[in-house]
Amino acid sequence: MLEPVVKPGEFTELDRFMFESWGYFVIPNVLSPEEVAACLEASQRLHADQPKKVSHQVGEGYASEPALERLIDHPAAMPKVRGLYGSDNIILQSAWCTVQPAGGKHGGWHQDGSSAFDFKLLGHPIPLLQLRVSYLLTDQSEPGKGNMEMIPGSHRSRVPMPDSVRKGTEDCPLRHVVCAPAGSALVFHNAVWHRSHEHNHDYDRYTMHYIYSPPWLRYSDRFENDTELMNRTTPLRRGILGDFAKPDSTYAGGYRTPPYEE
Ligand SMILES: O=C(O)CCC(=O)C(=O)O
Repeated sequence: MLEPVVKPGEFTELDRFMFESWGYFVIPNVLSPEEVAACLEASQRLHADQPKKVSHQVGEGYASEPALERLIDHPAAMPKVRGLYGSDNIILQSAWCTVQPAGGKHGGWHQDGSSAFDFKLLGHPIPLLQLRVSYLLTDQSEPGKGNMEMIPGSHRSRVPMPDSVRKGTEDCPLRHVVCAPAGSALVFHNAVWHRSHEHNHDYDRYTMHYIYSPPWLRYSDRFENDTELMNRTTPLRRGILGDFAKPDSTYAGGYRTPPYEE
């Protein structure tokens, strides 16, 4: 199967073309084995008190885990996020640490967004509002390892996924099981239909998802930023977390562009 692989860092015209065509791309081996190990340990700590039998997600892990905080502005991915939005005014709207338990079944097909107000009500094509960077913390270099499964180009489809596919009575021949080693990052558009693939191994699968949005989209993993984190983190991360100069004025002059070049 084709893999939509791009180089880390600088956002290129080819990156743009691939993303526009498929709605996602993969940056292989962004994290070193040491970074993967630190993020995996952090993720296991976050999930220590959580149920282990079903897929599950924990938000805002970056506030308590320095290894996960470092991924907020990772230099391999951040130029892609800024380039895809065509703007530097972006916030981390949420971040989710997901676990798929050993032997877990595949997830349900969905597009990202909000059940409170479906993004498709905004028009077609569904706009980019939640750009996701997903760091794989366990190996997914072959199918059957809880990989992400995507329908390439589906962010532009005018018609919904048929119920027969959503309910599993029919398979979609277009489905693409994304294969990449631990430490790789998958960058994808909120409107791409996706699900987690089955996980046929005897260990839990962890992935760390970072979701970047325009600054006026409400946070979904927190009500407000953690004060200790905001006091200790870097100016750039503070900006990306949404350091509003006037918190009640998020649509106008209340947001400062994060200091990317300092
Ligand atoms: O990491 C996973 O299991 C998939 C998460 C996912 O599809 C989502 O949060 O929208």
